[in-house]
Amino acid sequence: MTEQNIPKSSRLVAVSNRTAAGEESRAGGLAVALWDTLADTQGLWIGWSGRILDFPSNRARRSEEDGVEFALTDYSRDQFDGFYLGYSNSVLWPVMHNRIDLAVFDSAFYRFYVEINEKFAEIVRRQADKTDTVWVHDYHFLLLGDILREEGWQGKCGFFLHIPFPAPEVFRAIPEHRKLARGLCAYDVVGLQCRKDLANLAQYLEEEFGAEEQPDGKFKVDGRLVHLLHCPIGIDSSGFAEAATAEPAARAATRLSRFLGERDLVIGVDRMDYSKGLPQRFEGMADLFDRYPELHGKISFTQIAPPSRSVVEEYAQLREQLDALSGRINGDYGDLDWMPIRYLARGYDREEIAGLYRLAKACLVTPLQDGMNLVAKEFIAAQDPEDPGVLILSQFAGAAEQMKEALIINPYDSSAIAEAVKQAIEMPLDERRDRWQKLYTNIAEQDIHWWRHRFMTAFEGVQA
Ligand code: ADQ
Repeated sequence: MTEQNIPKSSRLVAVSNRTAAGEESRAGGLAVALWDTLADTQGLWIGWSGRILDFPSNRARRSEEDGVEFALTDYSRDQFDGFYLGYSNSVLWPVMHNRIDLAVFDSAFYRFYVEINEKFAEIVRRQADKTDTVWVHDYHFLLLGDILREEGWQGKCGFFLHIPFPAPEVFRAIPEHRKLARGLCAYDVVGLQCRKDLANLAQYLEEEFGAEEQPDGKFKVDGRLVHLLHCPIGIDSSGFAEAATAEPAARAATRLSRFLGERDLVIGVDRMDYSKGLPQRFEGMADLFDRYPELHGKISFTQIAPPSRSVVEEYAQLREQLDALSGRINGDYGDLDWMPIRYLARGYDREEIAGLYRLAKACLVTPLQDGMNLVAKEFIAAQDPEDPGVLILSQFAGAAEQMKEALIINPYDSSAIAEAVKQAIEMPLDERRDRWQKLYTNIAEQDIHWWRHRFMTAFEGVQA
C-alpha cells in the first residue's frame, strides 16, 4: 500500500486539539502517523496553540515546520474551562469511559463546546477547500463535521475516535447525546478503535435514528451514508524497537538497574488518569506480597505516572490516593533494603521509557476502560526477542482485542493481578518467547502506518 490512496491533488488537513507543533511533541503516535502524509501533500495541521489569551482571535496563525504547515488558534480562559476542562474532560471523557458518576453535567459547558467546534469549522473553511481530505481527531470535535456540512461544505471529511464508544444506554446519559451522534453522522468515515466500539455506535444509531446498514457495511442515517470503520491504532513498532536499544534507553535502564540490584522489575507507565486503573493495580501488587511472602525482596514494582489535567478535581484526588497507597504498601511490606513499590509522578522521554520497558520482566497495563492503550504495544516492541518480558493486559483495553497472547486479566480483581504477576515472573523462557513472537508479529503488521492507510483507503469511493 502506498500514498496512492490519497489522490495526489488531495491535501491532507488534520484537525486535533493538540498538534505536533514544536520539536518535543513530534515523537508521539499521531505525529508519526500523519507527518509523512502531511509533508508529502503540503498538508496542514489545525489545532490549539496551547495558549490562553484574554481576547483570542477567531482566526488561526500559520507557521511551518519541516514541510508541514500549522494553523494554530488560541482559547480564552472561559473557552479553555468550558470546552476543554468542562465538556471535553468532565462530560465526554468520563461518560465515554463508563464513569457517569464522575461526569459534571453543567449546561454552560456545552455552549463552549459548540463555540469551539464552530471556531474550528470556520478555520477549516478558511484554510481548506473542497479538494482537500479533512481528518478530524477525537472527542473534542464530534460536532465539527456537522457544522461544516450545515455551512455547505462538500469536501471529504473523516473522523477518528481515540477513546471508547460506550454502550448506548451509557452514551444516553449525556444530555446532548442526540446532537453529538448526529454530528458524527455528518462525517463520511468514522474510525473506531475496536469492534465493541463499532457495535455500540451502530446499535445506538439504529435505536435512536433508525439507521440502516447497507450491503457495503455503511450506515444510512437521515439520507446520508456514514462508513463506520474498525481501525485499531498502532505504533511505530520498528522505530520503537530501535529506540529500545539506543543510547538514551540503555542509560535509563542502567540508572534503574542500580536501584534494582538482582530484583525483577515489574513496570507500569500511564498518564495519571482514573481510567487507567492505578489504585486497583497498586492493590493487586499489595495482594501479591500478601499471598507470597517468598517474593518479598525479589520483585520491585515501578509505576511512572505524570499528573495530567491536574486542575480537574478528580485528578488531584487520584494523586492523593496513589500517594497514600504506595506509602501504605511500602510501610507494610518494605524492608531496610527493599522498597516494594516506587511511584514516580513525572514523565520521561520516549527513548528512556523504551529502555525501562526492555529491562522489565513484566508490564502491568490494567485500565478499567481504554480506547486502545499504546503502552501495551510499546512494551512488546521494546523487548529483547531472546529474553522477552511478559505483558499483563486488562480485558477492558481496546488492545486486548488484538493482543490475545498477553496475560489477560480483569483489572477490578486484585487477586487476578497478583496471580498474573506471579505467573509472568515464573514463566518459562520458551513460553515467553512464543507469546512475544505472536504479539510482535501482530503489532508490526498492524502498525501506525497500516492504521493511517486503512483510514485513508476508506475515503476511496467517497464522492467529494
Ligand atoms: P492515552 O489515554 O494518552 O491516549 P495511551 O494509548 O496509553 O493513552 O498513550 C499514552 C502515550 O503516552 C504512550 O505513547 C506512552 O508511552 C506515553 N506515556 C504514558 N505515560 C508516560 C510517562 N509517564 N512518561 C512519558 N510518556 C508517557 C488516547 C486513548 C488511548 C489510545 C490513544 C491513541 O485514551 O486509548 O490508545 O489515545 O489512540
